[in-house]
Amino acid sequence: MSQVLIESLSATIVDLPTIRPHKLAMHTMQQQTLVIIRVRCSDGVEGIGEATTIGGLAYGNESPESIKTNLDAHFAPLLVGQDAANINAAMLRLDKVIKGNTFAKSGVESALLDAQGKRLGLPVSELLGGRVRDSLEVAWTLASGDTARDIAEAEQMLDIRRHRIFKLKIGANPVDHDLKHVIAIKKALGERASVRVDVNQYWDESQALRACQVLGDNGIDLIEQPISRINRAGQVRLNQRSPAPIMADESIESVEDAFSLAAEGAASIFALKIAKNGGPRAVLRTAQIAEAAGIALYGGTMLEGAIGTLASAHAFITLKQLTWATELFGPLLLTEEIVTEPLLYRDFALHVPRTPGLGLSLDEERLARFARH
Ligand code: MUC
Ligand code: MG
Repeated sequence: MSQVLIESLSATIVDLPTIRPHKLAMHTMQQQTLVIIRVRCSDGVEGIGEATTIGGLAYGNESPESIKTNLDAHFAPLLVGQDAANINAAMLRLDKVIKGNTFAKSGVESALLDAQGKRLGLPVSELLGGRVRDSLEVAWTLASGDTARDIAEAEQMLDIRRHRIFKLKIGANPVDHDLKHVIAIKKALGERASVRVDVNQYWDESQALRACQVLGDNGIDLIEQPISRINRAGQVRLNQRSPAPIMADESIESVEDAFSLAAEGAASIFALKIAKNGGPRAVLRTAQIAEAAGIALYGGTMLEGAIGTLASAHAFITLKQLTWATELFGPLLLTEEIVTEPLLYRDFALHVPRTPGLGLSLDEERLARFARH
């Protein structure tokens, strides 16, 4: 078989409406912005990927606009003319001259995997060594900003058997206000649901010490990123003292971060995110570090649309155990999609297709309608 080359790489920014405002400590989302990556190859195969963040630059070091600029100016010239079927070589070539930029790298790696899967007639999970399950349990984030509305939303999700794990976004309000909000929701849902919180780094260590104790005492199952990623010593102390397990999210901006967190004992759970490691293969390296260190796993999201969500899911279904399940609900937060087939969410889980590649195709008409010009 003659070598298949990468002919072009393009990036399109897409703005999609959300079902309601989504309130995080650092930003209230009124819509979600995706960067859709298309890699065209000389055999006529096209791979699609997604590089998505939250709130412009509110969450991480890359924004949709910087992702597109860097893909156009720096990634595309390095990739055009390269072997499309050798994903190791392509990603090493990028890593050699492009520091960081894990969101953009993740979208590119996803697109190369999608193309290779379509070419070989295999799902991405099989390119990653093979799936050990077909579905993943999915948590829902309650983030309307209103306690009664959050409880009603959770009750509805339980009724329709879509979610029974709820993550509450806190940190923006005074600590006692947030604690009351969380405890009220846990009381209303009781043993019918797992209730967890994500503080998105908004507490300092002095606040977190007491708050983690109160949350643990009130049946909260997990506390995500309570303090700044920069305060590593504080994370180690909190991990030793909190009655509820501490999960690292923002603390992981690379596979190397995962290693140092594990070595220092700064968390007992890792949120796995393809965007923060550099792709579906890169995130599995972080998972392997966690597994070796006895750290539990959770399948995280940057609230991607269908493409980024399935790129994550294909990696996560190859893992031995996701003790804390996943939060791959991004597409359910959107009122519109840009792919032809919606993802299948049923009985509390996302079911991962067995069709070649990621298992999705772009809806060209919808993509053109929502693309930013
Ligand atoms: C985060 O910090 O985990 C994931 C779910 C959600 O609602 O926000 C994200 C980001
Ligand atoms: Mg988080």
